[in-house]
Amino acid sequence: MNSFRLLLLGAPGSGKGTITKKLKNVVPNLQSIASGDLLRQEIQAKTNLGQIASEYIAQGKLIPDDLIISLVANHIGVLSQGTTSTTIMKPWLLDGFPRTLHQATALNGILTPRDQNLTKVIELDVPESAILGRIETRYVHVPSGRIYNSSYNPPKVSGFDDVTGEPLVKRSDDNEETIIKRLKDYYTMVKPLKQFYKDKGILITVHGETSDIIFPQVLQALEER
Ligand code: G5P
Ligand code: MG
Repeated sequence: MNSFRLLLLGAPGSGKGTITKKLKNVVPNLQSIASGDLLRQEIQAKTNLGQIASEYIAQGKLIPDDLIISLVANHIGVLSQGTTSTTIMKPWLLDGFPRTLHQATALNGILTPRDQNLTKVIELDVPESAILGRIETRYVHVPSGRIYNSSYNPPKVSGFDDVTGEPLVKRSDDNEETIIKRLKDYYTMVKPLKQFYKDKGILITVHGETSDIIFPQVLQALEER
């Protein structure tokens, strides 16, 4: 299991970030990139890209492929951090990228030989009824990407990050209107992407209403050859 290179697919609020954290607890050297976290960090740093991205994100729209591909390319080195040879396979995962067919084909071009390529794509299939309730109560710590939820995993001190003590924020896209748009777009957009990875024989779908039900299935999927 330790050598996987994984893409987590799943609707907004399906628990991709939550499952990433759970995986990091059991795979200590796991590296990850979450495209949404990178964009929120750009917004917080008030970069040009951040200014453009904030408008798309607040409206629940995907940002243009070329912008997200170059942003991820700039951070892709994180995946093979500490790796000195192409024969040692380090586990890594991507959350939220690729999200379109164009991004999926571009990924091959931005991975370095040391990163190698995806071995598994796991789709988290969570009913929309379970998702809607949890997104509006989500709070995030932007610099680290740590995620909280006022009922499921509340911070120790309400409104503040457990590790740094810095304030938590609500995402601009975590409101009912935007969530409904994001969900609708996701189901349309994911179909060709799923087919792409199904054709490669690496797509596995896991189902469940909670991350605690989903997580053991993710572990099992990672064990499967
Ligand atoms: P993101 O940031 O990639 P989404 O929409 O794909 O955003 P999101 O919203 O981050 O996905 P998630 O990571 O799948 O959801 O879910 P999560 O944060 O772990 O869990 C959601 C909440 O539920 C949390 O509060 C968590 O604590 C709680 N929770 C988890 N499990 C349970 C449970 O079992 N029970 C309960 N009660 N609660 C639970 O992308 C954002 C935007 O950035 C742009 C787009 O504009 C996008 O909309 N973007 C891109 N644009 C183009 N291309 C790309 N590749 C892009 N990537 C990002
Ligand atoms: Mg997320």
